[in-house]
Order: sequence, then structure tokens, then C-alpha cells
Amino acid sequence: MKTEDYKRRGILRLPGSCRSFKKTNEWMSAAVTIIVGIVFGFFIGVSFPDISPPKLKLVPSIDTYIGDKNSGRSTQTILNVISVSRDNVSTEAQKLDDPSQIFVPTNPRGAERLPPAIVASESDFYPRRLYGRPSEDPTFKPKYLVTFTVGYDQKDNIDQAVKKFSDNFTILLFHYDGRTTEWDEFAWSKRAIHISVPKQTKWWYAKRFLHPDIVAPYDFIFIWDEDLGVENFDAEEYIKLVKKHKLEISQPGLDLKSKGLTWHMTKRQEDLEVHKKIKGKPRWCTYPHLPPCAAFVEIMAPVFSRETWRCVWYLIQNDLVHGWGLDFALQKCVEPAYERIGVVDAQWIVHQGVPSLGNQGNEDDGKARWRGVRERCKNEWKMFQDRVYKADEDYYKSIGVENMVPEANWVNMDKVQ
Ligand SMILES: *[C@@H]1O[C@H](CO)[C@@H](O)[C@H](O)[C@H]1NC(C)=O
Ligand SMILES: CC(=O)N[C@H]1CO[C@H](CO)[C@@H](O)[C@@H]1O
Repeated sequence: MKTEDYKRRGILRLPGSCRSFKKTNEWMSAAVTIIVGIVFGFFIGVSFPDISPPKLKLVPSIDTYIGDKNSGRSTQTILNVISVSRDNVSTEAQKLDDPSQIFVPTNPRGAERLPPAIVASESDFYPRRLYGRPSEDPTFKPKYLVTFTVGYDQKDNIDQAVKKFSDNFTILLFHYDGRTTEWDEFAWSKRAIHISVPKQTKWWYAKRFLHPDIVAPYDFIFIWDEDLGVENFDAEEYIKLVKKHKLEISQPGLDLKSKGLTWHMTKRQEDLEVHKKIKGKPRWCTYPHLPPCAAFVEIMAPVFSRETWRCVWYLIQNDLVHGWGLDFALQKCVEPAYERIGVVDAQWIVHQGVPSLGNQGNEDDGKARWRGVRERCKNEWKMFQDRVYKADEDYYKSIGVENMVPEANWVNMDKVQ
């Protein structure tokens, strides 16, 4: 299945911020704002271990396996990881013989010297009072999280969207245009969390500010674009369906009125509650269980369960910000993906295709701003696809298995215009 084929069938679309300039000049005329932002600083620091055992270079992070009971890895793998990492810290290991020295290898990485009972390995977004007893702080803790990456120009649309999410949701806005206090005209803005960093993309924010240990209290995490029409959507009803159909990754169906409606899988099927694969068995689906024929949602309005987000966060690459191609790889985080990833038809949205961040590139090389952004999007997709392929290949080689790279409906990025 080649990109050309997708295009011929009209199913190739441009995700995320990249899509907004796919066509037309009218989109290019959108105002470009220069921005000052406040960096919201917190962080747990560790994406990768600073020691990279050669045999295990694909293991994302040692503490993930140690800390995450749900990772599904075999005990042997866990033990291997521990023993490799411990070789390099033999001085620490010796302390195990000295009972006065605390060293607990099952603690999160870096916290081994702490007695486990004091380790707070997760946090949350729940505000606290500045006074009074902590134990008496208000206890209402929303169970779900919704984030929107926004510019103030889209305020009316975001206002409508937010109203579709009940108080059971924490609202988190990522501002790419530096305008935050303006949003206080909306009553809900006071209970929202605002994070402002100029001209960044949704996946950049998600990587920096949605670490799995921070969003751990939430059962579901919505990571949404700003240009979605939500007239026929209700978040509580949506969650009921996601639970009923056991979807770990999902998105609302896209109404046929949507702009840039291209993937078959994400179109709303009017007669269904939920669908997990495309209708019929088109010949172009070489692997019908795999994206974009099943196990597939787009990156514009995904919803992740807590456990799946813990995996997807590791998949997001620090230097690839537009998220192109991520939708093809999400299925690596769920098993079996073709049953746990789906589109909710009974609660649907319209993709409005409003130009936004995609127009905010750099103009210095004489090219239109959108063009530079667009090129980066394409390059990122290709780089990501290559990295995934190489990572699979390296992994199987490292365990002595040849020719095991999983099947995939690869997209040839060289062919994308
Ligand atoms: C919030 O969640 C609770 C508990 O699941 C539920 O009873 C309540 O109806 C929800 N609120 C709304 C507005 O749906
Ligand atoms: C803590 C520790 O012992 N670190 C060592 C890990 O291995 C490298 C390479 O041999 C050393 O340079 C570190 O000091």
C-alpha cells in the first residue's frame, strides 16, 4: 500500500497543525502572532536512562518496568533490566550488605535511597489551599482530563467545547499564542489550568506536561485540537461507550461534513455505536487488522486510557513535534489493538479545519510560512516511521530473532506532496 494509492482513493490526510495549510491561500492569511509565554515549570526528569545497556537499548526506561505493574513484561525481562543496571552501580549494590544504608532497587529510579513509604511516585493537577490542614483540603478530584491546544482566536469554539465536558473533567489549556488572562471572561477558565509556551505543538506540550506519573489519577485523557465542532458530542456519554466497548484508545466519529475527511476508519458510521475497523474488506488493506484499516485513530482528537497513555507518552519523540505518523504507531501500545482501539459513532464531532499554528512558521528563507512547517511535518513522519522500523529491527536482532519486524501498512513519505 503506497501513499499514492491512499491519495488516489482520497484517503491521505494531513494531521495536526500541519493540515491547516494543506490547501489554500485563504488559510494563509490568518494572523500571525508573536508571543511571549510563561514556561510552566515542573518536572520529573527522566525520559531515558543515562546508562544504555547495549543489549537493551530499546528499553525505554528502566523505572517503567520496575514501577509499572501493568507493563506486561515477563519477570525475566524485568530481572535482566535490573541486573544490567545494577552492574554499573556496584557500589550501591554493596550497600545492600550494610543494613544501616537504605537502598531499595524497586523504588523509582533515582529514589533508591528513600524508605519506600515516603516515596510519592505520582502527582496530579489538583489545586491545594495555601492554608489549613492538608488533610482537610477540598477532596473533589475530577476523574478525567481534557486538554486543548489553543489560540485566543478560537475562544468561542473552545468555550462551546469545554461546556460539553462535565465537572468530572480537569480542563487544561495549552496556549501557543501567549494569551492566557483573556480567557477569564469565561467562568470555567478560573478552574482550568493554563500552560503557556509560545508556538509549540500539541505533542510538544503533551510530552512535557502530561507525564504519566503526573496524569496518573485520570481514568481517561483527551488530547484535543482546537477546531472541533462538538454539537453532537457529550463527554460523559462518550466515556460510557468507551467503557462499554473496552476501548483503550478512541476518538469520536468524524461527521461527513468535516474538512479534510480522508481516512475511512475515522468517518462516523451512522448506524453504529462504535466501530473498530473499516467497512467491508477493501483490496488496498494489505493488513486489515492494522492501521489505517483498523487499530487506528487520528491525532486530532484522541482519547487514551491511563494505562495506554503510559505507553504512548514514551512513543512521543522529543524532537518530532507535529505527531505525523504517530497515529500509525499507537497500536503498538495496546493488545489486541484491533479490539481495543475504536471510533465512537454515537458521539461524534465535526472537524472544522481552521487554520492556526500551521501558519506560524519562519519566513526568512523567502518561502511562505506554512510551507516550512509543512516540510517539517513530512520529514518528521518519515523520520518517525524509519525510527520505528529500525527500533523493531534492532530489538529482534538483540534477542537473536531474524526477520521479525512486524507487518505494517507503511506509508512512503517520499511520495507525499
Ligand atoms: C460525574 O461522575 C459521577 C460518578 O461517576 C457521576 O455520578 C456523575 O453523574 C458525573 N457527573 C456528570 C455531570 O455526569
Ligand atoms: C555509578 C557508576 O559506577 N557508574 C559507572 C558506570 O560505568 C561507566 C563506564 O564504565 C563509568 O564511567 C561510571 O562511573
